[in-house]
Amino acid sequence: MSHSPTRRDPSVQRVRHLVIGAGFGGLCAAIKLNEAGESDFVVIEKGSDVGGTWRDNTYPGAACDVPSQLYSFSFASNPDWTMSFSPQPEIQAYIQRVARRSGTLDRFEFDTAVLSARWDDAAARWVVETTRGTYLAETVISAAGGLSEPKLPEIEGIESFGGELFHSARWNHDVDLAGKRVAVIGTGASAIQIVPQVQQVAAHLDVYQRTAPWVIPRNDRTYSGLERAALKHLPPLRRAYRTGIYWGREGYVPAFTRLPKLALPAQQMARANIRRGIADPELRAKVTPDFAIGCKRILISNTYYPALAADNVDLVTERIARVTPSGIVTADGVERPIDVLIVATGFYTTELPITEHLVGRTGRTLAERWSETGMAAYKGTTVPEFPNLFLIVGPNTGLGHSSMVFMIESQVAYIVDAVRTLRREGLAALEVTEDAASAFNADLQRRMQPTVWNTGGCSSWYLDEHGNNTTLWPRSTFTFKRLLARFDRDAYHL
Ligand code: N01
Repeated sequence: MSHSPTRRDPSVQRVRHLVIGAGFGGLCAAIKLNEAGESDFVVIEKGSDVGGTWRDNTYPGAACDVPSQLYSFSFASNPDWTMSFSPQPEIQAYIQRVARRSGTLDRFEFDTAVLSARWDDAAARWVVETTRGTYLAETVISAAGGLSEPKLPEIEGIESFGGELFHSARWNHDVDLAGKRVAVIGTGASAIQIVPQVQQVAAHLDVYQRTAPWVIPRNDRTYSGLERAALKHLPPLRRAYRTGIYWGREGYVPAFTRLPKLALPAQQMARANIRRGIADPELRAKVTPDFAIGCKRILISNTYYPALAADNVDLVTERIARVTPSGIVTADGVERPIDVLIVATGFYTTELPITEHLVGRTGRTLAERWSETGMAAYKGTTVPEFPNLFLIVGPNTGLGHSSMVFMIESQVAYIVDAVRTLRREGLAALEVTEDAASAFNADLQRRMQPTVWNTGGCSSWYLDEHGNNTTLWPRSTFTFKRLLARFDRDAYHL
């Protein structure tokens, strides 16, 4: 950029806060800023609606694996869940409803992408270029999502494929799978929901498994009419469900990740799930993981194994060599013809595209900083060199066992308190110190060492190329909430 936009430039809009993304994170930030009287903000969203990952993941069978009653804002419980684990359309409808009722939607700019955000140190402002013009903002709150940019597999010849090809998070609903030969690459959380659905309609389905996941039963159920009515009309009952689920998960999992013996019942449950779903010993062996349960995300399904065992499905464990215009060739030279290729191969988790667009005080991008330091932030939220930038669902805030909405609310509380501090103390900028950030992260990585994520013998997207877990939170979620309950001014430059 050759010039700094100024107040006089009519194409430039000034706002106090610019929020990137309108998923759970961005919406929560908008609502809580508004409540705090910080109503001068804009939410920039590249899609056409709120919802983030729940707007984008519309594949058949998409549902949450965190129980419904826990998967909502604490300040907006949902009286309308129909099942104990909610399907994607219900979650998206919930987010839309909360957004509508929040009275903040007038400040959302949809179909607008952030091109760059550069900190102008002299003006103590973020200069944010978007596809609809420039903003000058005191703070930028990036809620662009930790699992929002689909990752296509790098497989030789994939661009030459002549049939339909799409990613699980960009489902092409125009493609009718009935009677087709379909391949699904991947056996992660998305794939295991997709496979049972595709199996029911496709003529034939090949599932390409690189690593077998651990899959435990999904204790899902549709609420009875009476239970639904009670949940709808009795908010204390909703709260009781929520608290019960929350404590159940919270009490078990932090210990579980450190004490392998505690995980044995889960592993037995998963093995029983395989035996229940699959009769063929050869197929059973193929789907049995060779790493400790919990090392990768534990998946939940009652229908995945029976789908793999169906007559019209082949589980292919041979390495994929290349894709041809009409099929997939494996390392043993076998070519399997297909009409449709579905890649359920996950997301960019450490090289998040947004980080290439954020330029800090020293002139380097967040991506450049993180290529040196690894993906790291103070309390998952602030980064040295990047004054007045707040990340929602930043490094080491992910969970495998509980609700991300809880983490998001904790982060937003911290951010709103930071904004209040800026205002109260008449400060232009807040920048976390290198000392505070590195001490926080050294402690975090030390706690990470003994966990099953690091020691469980798997390779997962939780770990970066140096083997550091830069995605998950290693402590209890209560601790996270407590650590972020108040903005700690001491950790920031004077
Ligand atoms: O993605 P993933 P996902 N050749 O990265 C395989 C959340 N989520 O979309 O294990 C062949 O987990 C890869 O193999 P491997 C949840 O947090 C939640 O499924 O790396 N295979 C793996 O099997 C989840 O963890 C819900 O060896 C390739 C799969 O593709 C996160 O999103 C539902 C390959 C990718 O699995 C991501 O889940 C869905 C290649 N080149 C998602 N590249 C619920 O709440 C990758 N793979 C239910």
